[in-house]
Amino acid sequence: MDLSLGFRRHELKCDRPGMQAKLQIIGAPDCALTVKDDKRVEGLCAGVPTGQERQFRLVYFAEIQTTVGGPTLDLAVALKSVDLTEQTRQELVLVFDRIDEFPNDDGDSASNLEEWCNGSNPRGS
Ligand SMILES: [Ca+2]
Repeated sequence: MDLSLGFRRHELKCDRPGMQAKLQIIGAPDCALTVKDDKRVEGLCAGVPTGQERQFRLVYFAEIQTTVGGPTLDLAVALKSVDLTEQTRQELVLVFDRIDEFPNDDGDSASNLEEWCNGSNPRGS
């Protein structure tokens, strides 16, 4: 099944340029999404396997330059579980109602998103 996505970006703490998005599909490859200048998020995820319940994670992230923890920083995560057992149509509308997780890599009082927005180091001082 091909999954086509198009929705308005969730309201997040800041509009700093550079925010990206991807769809993680448990049991299938990640799917890159495009965050457009008008805040629309769009993407086409080909070959999503059907036939069972499947977990989707919408991840907003940014690329950062740090010496630890890798080049991408997860900012906000929305979760959705969809039962595709009876899915026979080639089209699925996926709605993420809200953000479920604000990752906090360094475990301090500020989320990655807050630190990315205000320019502090999300992976330590
Ligand atoms: Ca933090």
